[in-house]
Amino acid sequence: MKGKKIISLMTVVALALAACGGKSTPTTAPVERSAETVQMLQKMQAIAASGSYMFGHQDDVVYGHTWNGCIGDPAFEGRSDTKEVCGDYPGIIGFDLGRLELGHDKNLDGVPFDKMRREIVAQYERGGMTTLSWHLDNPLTGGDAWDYSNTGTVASILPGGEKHEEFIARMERVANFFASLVTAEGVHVPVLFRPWHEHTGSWFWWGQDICTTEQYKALWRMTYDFMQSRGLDNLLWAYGPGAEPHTLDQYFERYPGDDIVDVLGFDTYQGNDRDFYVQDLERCILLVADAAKAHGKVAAITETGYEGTPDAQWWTGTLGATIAHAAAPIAYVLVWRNAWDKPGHHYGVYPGHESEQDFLTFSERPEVLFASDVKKAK
Ligand code: BMA
Repeated sequence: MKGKKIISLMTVVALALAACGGKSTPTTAPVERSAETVQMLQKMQAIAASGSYMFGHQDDVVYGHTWNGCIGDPAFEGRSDTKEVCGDYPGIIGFDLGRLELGHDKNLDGVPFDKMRREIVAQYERGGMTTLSWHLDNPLTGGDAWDYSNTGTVASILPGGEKHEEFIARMERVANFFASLVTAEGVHVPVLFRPWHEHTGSWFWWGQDICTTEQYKALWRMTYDFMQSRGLDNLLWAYGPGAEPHTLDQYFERYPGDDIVDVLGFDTYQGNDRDFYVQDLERCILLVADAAKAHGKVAAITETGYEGTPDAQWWTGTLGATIAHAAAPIAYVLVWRNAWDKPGHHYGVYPGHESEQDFLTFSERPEVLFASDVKKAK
C-alpha cells in the first residue's frame, strides 16, 4: 500500500464527531501535554540517566498468583504480590486494554475497566507510573489479537478500508477511557500507551508478515492522530518491537516517527536456554539504548520474564545481573502477569515462590525502583 495517504486530522475529527457521545473532547487545535505528562516523561529520562530503573509488573494490583481482585471483594483492595514480598508496589504497573474497544466491561483477562481506572489513579497517587498495552481483537475476522489469518486486516481499518469507520468507533471508546483517568482533584493521570507491540514478529494481526511497513506506520499515525483529535493531554507513547531486530536499521524499519513516540522498548522472554536469554537480553538493551540515544528517546524493557520463574536466583542472577552488565540507561523493566487462573503462568514474584528471597535482595538494590522510590525521584 505504498503511497496510500495517511488520514488527515480533519477527517479524523469529522469521524470522531460523528461517533461522539463519549467523554473525550474533539479538537482541531494541537494538543499540548499536561504538566503532569511532561513530568512523567522527564522522570523516566532522569531515572534512566541516573543508572536506576523501575521494576514493572503487568496487572500487579488487580490479581495475583492465588487471588483475584476482579470480583468486587473489598478484601482484595490494595493487594499486590510484589508488595506482599517486598513491601512496596512496582514503580510502573502495566494493564491491557484488549476488548475495551468493543465496549466490553472487562478486558480479555477478566479485568473490569472500572477497576483498572481506579488502580491507574491509585498508582499515580502513590507516585508510580502506568503503561497500557492493547491486545485487541481482529476487527476484520472477529478473532482475537493472535488471529493473523487475514493479511488484509490492517488495510481494512486504515482510511478507505471497509472497517475504517467501525474502527474509529472502537478507538473512540479507548479515547474515552483515557479521558476518564482523572483524580478526585481533576488531574488527568498520565499513562504510557504502547499500542501495536511486538510487530517485528508475526503472531498478532499487525505483525511483520501480516501487513506492510507502510500500513504499519499508517496504523500508528492514525491511532496517534485520533487520540490527538480527542484532545487527550495525558498520553506518552511507546514503540515496542520484539527481540527480532539486530541492527538499528531493523529496529527502526517500521518506526512511525520521532514526533509521535517517546519511549523505545523491546519485548523478550527467557525460554529453556538461559545463556541465550542472557546474551540476547543484553544485546537488546544495548540496541534499544543506542536507538534511544540516537533519537533523543527513553529506553525500556517493555516486557520480559521467565514463565513460572523456575530459578531461585533469577532476579539477581539473571535479570538484575544482565541489566547491570549492559550498563546502559533504561527507565524500566516490566515482567508479565501472575495469572490467578492459569497455574504456572506467572512472571512476577509472590509469597512462597522459590525466588522470593532473591526478589527481596533484588528489590533492596538502590537502582531498582518501586513506587515510593519513583515518588521521590527527581
Ligand atoms: C499473554 C498471556 C495471555 C493474555 C495476554 C494479554 O501473554 O498472558 O494469557 O491474555 O498476554 O494479557
